[in-house]
Parts: sequence; C-alpha cells; structure tokens
Amino acid sequence: MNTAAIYHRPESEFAYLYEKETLHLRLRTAKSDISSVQVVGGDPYLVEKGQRETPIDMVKILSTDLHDYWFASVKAPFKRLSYGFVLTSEDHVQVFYGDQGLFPLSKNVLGSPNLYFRLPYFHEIDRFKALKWAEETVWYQIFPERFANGDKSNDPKGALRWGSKVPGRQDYFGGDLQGVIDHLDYVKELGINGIYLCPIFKAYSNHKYDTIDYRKIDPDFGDEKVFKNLVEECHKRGIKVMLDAVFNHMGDQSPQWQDVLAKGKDSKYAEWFHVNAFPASYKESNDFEEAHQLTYDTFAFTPHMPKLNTANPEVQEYLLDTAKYWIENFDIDAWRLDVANEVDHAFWKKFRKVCDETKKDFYILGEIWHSAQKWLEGDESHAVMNYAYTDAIMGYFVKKQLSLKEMVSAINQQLMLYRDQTNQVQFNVLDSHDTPRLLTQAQEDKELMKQVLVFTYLQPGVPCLYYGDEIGMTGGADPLCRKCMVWKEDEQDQELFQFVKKLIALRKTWQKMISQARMDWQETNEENGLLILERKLNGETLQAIFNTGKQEMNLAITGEILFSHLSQQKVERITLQAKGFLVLKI
Ligand code: ARE
Ligand code: CA
Repeated sequence: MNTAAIYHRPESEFAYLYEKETLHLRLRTAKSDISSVQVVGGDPYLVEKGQRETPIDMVKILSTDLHDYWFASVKAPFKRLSYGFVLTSEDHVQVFYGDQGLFPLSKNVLGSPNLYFRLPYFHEIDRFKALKWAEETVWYQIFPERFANGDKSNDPKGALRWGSKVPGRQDYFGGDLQGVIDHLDYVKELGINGIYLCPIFKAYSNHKYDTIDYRKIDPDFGDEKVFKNLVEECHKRGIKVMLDAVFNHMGDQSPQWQDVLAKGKDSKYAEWFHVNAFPASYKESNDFEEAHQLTYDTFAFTPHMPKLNTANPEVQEYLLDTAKYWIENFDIDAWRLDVANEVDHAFWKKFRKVCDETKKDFYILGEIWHSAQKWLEGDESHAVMNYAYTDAIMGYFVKKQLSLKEMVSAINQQLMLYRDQTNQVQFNVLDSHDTPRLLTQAQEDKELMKQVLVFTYLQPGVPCLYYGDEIGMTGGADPLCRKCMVWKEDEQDQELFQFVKKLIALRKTWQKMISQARMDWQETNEENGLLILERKLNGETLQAIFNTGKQEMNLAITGEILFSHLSQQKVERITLQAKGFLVLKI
C-alpha cells in the first residue's frame, strides 16, 4: 500500500457542503493502489460513546496519472460528523485514516473517537453557493471596438473603414454599444444567454484597459443611456451581462495619476498607487530595460498602467463604489476581474461582499490563468477563466503536446482542485482577445476545431465563445485576434454557425448531466485513438466518441470502429456528428 499518497483535508475541496446539509467527501490515494474505501463514523456525540453509523462505500470517480480520487455524498441528521476512512489495498492490507493519520485497522482504533476527522457543524452560511443561472449559461465574449459599428457619430477621429485592414495596436474602427444592441438577435439565434463585454469605461486606448474614469461609458462606445438600453435589450432576450472590472491598475491619463506626476508625494493620490520613489519616473516606453527604471509598479512592464494600491482605504472606497454603481444603476449580472491574481485577497473579499449585498446571485469571474484555489474558497470569485483546464484540451487536440492520458490526467487534476459547485461554473475559454483564435491555433482545420468545441462543451464548467469563432474567423496573437467582426453573410461560414448553434443547444439540453464533475471515461486507448466520454444521470447515458487517432486516420471515424462500437449498444439517437466525432444518446 502506498501510504504516502493518501490525502484528505476537512473544510476544503476534500470535504465541503455541496447542497444544504449534503456533504461531499473526497479522498486521494495512489493510482491503482486501493481496491475499496469506506467512510466510517457518525454523530460526534455518539461516536464518543462508540456508536457508529453503517459504513458508506466510496466510489472511485476519476484518476490522474498518479492518483485515484474517491467520492461519497453524506448527510448527517444533526449537521455534524466525525468520520474516518477504512482503506483496503489491492494486497488486502486494511488501514484507518483519520485526523491523527494512518493506523492498522483494529477494533481499538475504530473505537478511538479522537482519531476521527471532524466536521463540527454544517453552517449553511459558510456553504459555497452554486449559482444555478451561471451553470446554465453559454457565454459570448465581445471586444466592443471590433464587434459592430452601430453609431457613426461616435466614431473616433481617424476611424478606419470596417474590416478594411488587419488591426494594428493603435487602430480604431468605430465599434460601439449600439452595434452590440443591433446584433443581439444574432447572438440570441446562436443560443447564447450571456455576454462578456471587454472594458467599456472611459479609457485611453482601443482596448480600454487603461481606465481614465470608471464612472463614464467611453464616448467611442456611446453613453450611459445606450448602455442602459443594451442591458434592458439583453435581459429581454434572457441574456446576462458581464462587464470587465480593471481594478489592478489605472491608465496613466487618469486625473489621479496625472496629479501624482504633477505634484509627486504632495499629491492627494500619492498613496493611491505603488510609487516606490518620488518623483514617479515616467517615460513612454514598452522597452523591457527602460521599464525596469520605473520608480512605480505597473501592470507587467507597461508604464502607462500604474498599479493601484488596493490596500488603501480611499482606493477601496472608490473601486467598491464603482462596482456597486454599475450593478445598482444598470442591473448588470456579473463582473470579470482583470488581472485578478495580482490584486490582494483582502480587497476581493470586500468586493464579493459588496456585490452579494447589491444583487442576489451575482457572478464574479476572476481572470486567472493558473490554478486558483485561493480565489475560489467561496468568499472571493465564483469561478476563474479556466485556461488551466482548457490548455490541456488544446495541448492534446490542437498542439499535440500532450498524450490522451496526459490530457485526461491534467483536466481531472483541475477538477479535484475545486468543489463540485465551483467546477460547474468555471469559465471554459478556448481563446480570447489575449490569445490567437481557436481556428488559427487549429491550423485552420475546421473539423479539428469542431472536435475541440464539442469536447469542451461536454465538460463541467460553462463555455465561452469568442466573437466570430462561430463563423470561422481567424487571427493570431493580440492584436491580430481582434479583427472586425465579419457581418457580410457570404463571408461567414454558415455551416460552422449552424454547427455551433446545434452544439450550444446540445449543451443546454444535457447541461445537468454534463455538469457533474465525475468523468466516466471509457476506452482512452492510444492505438486506435478512440476517446469515449460518457455522462450518466438517472439511467440516461450520453456518449461522445472522438476519433483522435494518428493523423493517417485524418479525424474521420472509420466505419469499422464506429460500427463495432454502435453495434455493442442500443443507440437511441446520434445527436451530433462530424468527421472527427459523434455524440450519442443511449
Ligand atoms: C499589448 C500586447 C503586449 C504589448 C502591449 C504594449 O499584448 O505584448 O507589450 O500591448 O502596450 C491590455 C491590452 C493588451 C496590452 C496590455 C498591456 O488588451 O493588448 O498588451 O493591456 O498594455 C497576462 C496577465 C493577464 C493579462 C495578459 C495580457 O496574467 O491578466 O497578460 N490579461 C488582461 C487582459 C488584457 C489586458 C490586461 C490584462 C491589462 O485580458 O487584455 O491587456 O489590463 C500566459 C500567462 C498569463 C498571461 C498570458 C498572456 O498564459 O500565464 O499570465 O496573461 O500568457 O500574456
Ligand atoms: Ca461607432
């Protein structure tokens, strides 16, 4: 028995309230080392007296390359629990694992209450609440400057003709909020029920991540009246609205930073930023060396993005009032937190409280590209932009850097970092305004792109579609991934649009079944490259078969593989199919 790999921790993603009074327990063991696990224990005040409940069998729900993970869902009549694990290894060794560690199983050990883990009381107020509406959302990310120009009167000076060139860093094409309103029916037609808008507040550049005034809609995009109309039109269509909160830094054209440059340490904003030495040395440069001579902290090495001091009470008040203002006055449904991982936890805890107090079931999404347990404890973000999860999917299907087993291991590992209710609302982005587009990463192979989309939309977590991917837009790294949306129908890939529309509908139909975090993997054998993903719920089975075999199989699911698979079971319906995969209802 490999005892070193055995791990559990109460009050964490290993033991948490999933629903009111329903406790989820997980245990980690070395891969293929343990043949069964039972949860033993009961009410602490009864275990004290040697009275225990009937042991509960745990289920092995998924594995990584190193570990197996076991799961059990437990209710406790008096909302408290003393519990331990009895593990039986493949070589028939039995141990008890509890609060004081591992012991050879014996009556004496089982009868020692102090050896048990403890969940002293299941407090509903402490429970990480899943957001039902967030679980059922399929998001669409819009870069406002490039989605649609609905009002030429607000076009910035020198705005270029729509789609006239591949965008450069400083280009403007006149996209605005009216343009978004004008195309909400297009978005609705796709089946989208949430839009994520990149920043729309007054800022210096075309991406608006260098904020000048958090309380004003940027005049290039319109005004507060248009934005209020946009939210109303979205809500009429059952579409939620998420805005981008850029609170890690401000733009250097902001009055606050300009005051610091003018008055140095005498500025009333001197403590609003991380100025390490006055005067704040300032030069317009993205040069790595030059940036090192800056006497203030910035986002990355970007001098025009001075970092805000979010530990300063005045800054906190200013930003928290901003967060509240857009919820209270415009009824937005969610904030995406820019560079969330570089802002302090103390601030995000206050931010979460303000949002929760201002609007029930408000969704907070952190932009964090790596594992993010500390931000997902239930008192900061609900979810993060799940690049750490989708990188593995891209790493296998598109970049061919991971084997099938490595991909499965990586995404299962991610699932085990978080509570199930977190996994169910994680924001699964495959590409965005910060990365090359999916089709470009897939070397313009649309069949491969479809495989990746289907596989991702069948994962726990909510998908986010980057504008224009659905009609076959391409584009490399920023700013090439930010081309003007293609609106000429004869330049749009209508077949791909219909495919994405069907996939979103499938996702919504099966969302309950898909969102459970347990993965019932079937064959993941490498030789014939067949990956079968199975979801079961209440006797229904959804199966997705991906032919990910070597390139000579060129993605088509060859007849005999398909026939042999289908003939083994009564297929009720093939719900989605293309050259590289098919999705079945059994
Ligand atoms: C652009 C170019 C830069 C160039 C700069 C010059 O991308 O290469 O040096 O212009 O000004 C915004 C604009 C960008 C602009 C940037 C800086 O949208 O066009 O950069 O400002 O001026 C990391 C952070 C992540 C951040 C990305 C960009 O962790 O938070 O870098 N993303 C947010 C927004 C961006 C925005 C900003 C932050 C700044 O989504 O749009 O940029 O407000 C790996 C790492 C990640 C890293 C990622 C991308 O995966 O794990 O940590 O993200 O690469 O670099
Ligand atoms: Ca315009």
